[in-house]
Amino acid sequence: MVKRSVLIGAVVVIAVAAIAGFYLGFTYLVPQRRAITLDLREWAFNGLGYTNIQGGPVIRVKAGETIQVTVNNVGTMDHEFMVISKSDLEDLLKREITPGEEVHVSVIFEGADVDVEPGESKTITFTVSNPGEYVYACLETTPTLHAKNGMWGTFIVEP
Ligand SMILES: [Cu+2]
Repeated sequence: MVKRSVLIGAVVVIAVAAIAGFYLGFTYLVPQRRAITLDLREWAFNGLGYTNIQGGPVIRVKAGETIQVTVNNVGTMDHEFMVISKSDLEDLLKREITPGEEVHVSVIFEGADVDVEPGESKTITFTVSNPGEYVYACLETTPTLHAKNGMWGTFIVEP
């Protein structure tokens, strides 16, 4: 009888340890993902944009985080979400851009770039490595640079 209760006790301890380990593993070992959803339309990321004025919410994340961004194109044109440097955006806003021109800018974080057609939704995942203040923007250029019409926002990576 003593042996049996010891056995049952051992099984209970192992079961509790397994459940606790599973829970702790999910909580602390699996990297947490931050989910962000943006509705893209003419001319803003969520809400309304105005010429040259930020038309998107400030996104604030922590260095090392994995970010999952879902973009819904609720507008009538092709749009884009791309994380770039502030100086690249400033240069583009100053430049004269011809409709349909392809602009080439470096993405700050690998995978932080996605195009969406009207009615389409896409989700991208990327890791923010370096702290700093960046911007996200739509660099489509038909009929004009979308960022110039307000399709951009501040993207802050805190240390
Ligand atoms: Cu756009």
